[in-house]
Amino acid sequence: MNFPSSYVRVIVSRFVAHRALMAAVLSGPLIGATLAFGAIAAQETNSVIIDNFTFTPKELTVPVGTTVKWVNHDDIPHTVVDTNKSFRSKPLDTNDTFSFTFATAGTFNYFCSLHPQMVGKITVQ
Ligand SMILES: [Cu+2]
Repeated sequence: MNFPSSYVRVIVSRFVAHRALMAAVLSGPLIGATLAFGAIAAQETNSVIIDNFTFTPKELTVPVGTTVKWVNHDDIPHTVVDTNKSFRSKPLDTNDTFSFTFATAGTFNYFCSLHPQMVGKITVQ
């Protein structure tokens, strides 16, 4: 087989163009959806209410990138302290809040350092 080199060049350039088009068609919506999902996940905020010496919800599952906000509705101070020390709030007075953004997946058990029987869990996935 011995094609003129110009003939081979046309075939190759058509093939490359076709591949590029297919890649654009296939990845366009995928990239758009990924960016949109990332933006939504980054903006999402979940709240944990502290009331009557209880974290509610006691267990919360969120996507990576989520900011969780704790709000103290009790009339005595509470804290929010990760068992593995990745976050620790100052004592929260009534209606004070504490926020933490979970950048990595994992299980985060936390408690109130003033009342260690108060416990909660955030699962990040
Ligand atoms: Cu407490």
